Amino acid sequence: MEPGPIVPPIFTPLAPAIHPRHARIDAQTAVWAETFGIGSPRLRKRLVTQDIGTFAARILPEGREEVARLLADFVLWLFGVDDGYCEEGELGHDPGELAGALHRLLRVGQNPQAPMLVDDALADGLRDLRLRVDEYGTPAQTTRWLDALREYFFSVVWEAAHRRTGTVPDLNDYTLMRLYDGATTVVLPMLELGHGYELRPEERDDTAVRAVAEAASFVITWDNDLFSHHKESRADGYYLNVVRVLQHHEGLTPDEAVARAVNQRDRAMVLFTRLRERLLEDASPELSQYLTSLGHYIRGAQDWGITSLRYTTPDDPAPLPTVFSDTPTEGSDEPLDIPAVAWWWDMPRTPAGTHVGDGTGLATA
Ligand code: 3E9
Ligand code: MG
Ligand code: MG
Ligand code: MG
Repeated sequence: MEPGPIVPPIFTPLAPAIHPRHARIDAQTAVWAETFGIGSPRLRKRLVTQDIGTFAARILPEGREEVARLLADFVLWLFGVDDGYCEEGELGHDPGELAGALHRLLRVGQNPQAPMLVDDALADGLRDLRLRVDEYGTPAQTTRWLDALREYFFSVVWEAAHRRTGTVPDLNDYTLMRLYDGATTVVLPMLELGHGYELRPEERDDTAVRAVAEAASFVITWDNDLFSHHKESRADGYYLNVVRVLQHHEGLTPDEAVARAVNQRDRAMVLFTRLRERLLEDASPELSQYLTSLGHYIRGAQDWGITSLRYTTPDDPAPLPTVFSDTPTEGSDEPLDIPAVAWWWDMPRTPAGTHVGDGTGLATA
């Protein structure tokens, strides 16, 4: 097969970190997957070699070990849905059927005692995850987590509609879909649980805090698109990835599309760093921890992304970098030309007084 585009060392200003119990967390996740029988035997055999527990240990390097384990099991479960249902299964070609199946799962998440999906491995796994989320968080955090799961599900139904017709969404639609279909937002409540706090709603829903969390999702999913392009473009059937979107809609070669995607994620990374610094200036201890965790989340996905067998695929080696760069290819602080997210660059550059924000996102200073 023709070699694909080479992914260069990507820019990260973030330091690596990992939970000291990472090996144990990773081993226990494999046991959890077997206990609940997540995915087909073939899929499960693959998933348990992919260091998914190590990834969770990188997201919560200083967090509670029990929550890092919970997060690890949850990410493995998500791959059971994303790989098993959406990308490799029949359901992923039938948005209507997929919407029904995902709604049923959500009901089990909301009401674990509901007599539904009684012999279903993903439902059993979700029941277990739900009970553990209850143990480490408040009822409001459990609801928040399930709502985030719903937004992830909604976006994979949209993705399934494109899979069915073989169409490629334009960059703005893809960006909007990707803010959710990479399942990045379902991890956010776990960042709070990992350190045993609850953000006040006016902090979490502050427009600038939303912007910084969305920018983190953007960087994580663009990085994933770069690191998983080899795996995805060589798999049988349909795939959706920013490199493909840029080739299709902008007429770029694969190498040019990779360069453009790197430029976009660098600009989002620069924006994330600046906005996070600004928010840290007058953040509560809880918000400070949350902003720190967002950095670990991005860096953890980067370290995991260039090392996991999921992406390196040694039998057909992916042209991935083994190191990172400390300078962006592009220092521009101009908004990306993507209407759904250009507003991130409108956030105030200085603290807007003593309150967290007025919720409009407009500068008051
Ligand atoms: C990611 O997109 C799909 C999610 C279900 C993966 C689970 C990971 C997280 C919840 C944390 C976010 C981390 C990322 C996006 C790496 P995609 O492109 O289907 O993932 P793939 O691994 O197949 O490239
Ligand atoms: Mg996917
Ligand atoms: Mg995938
Ligand atoms: Mg991917």
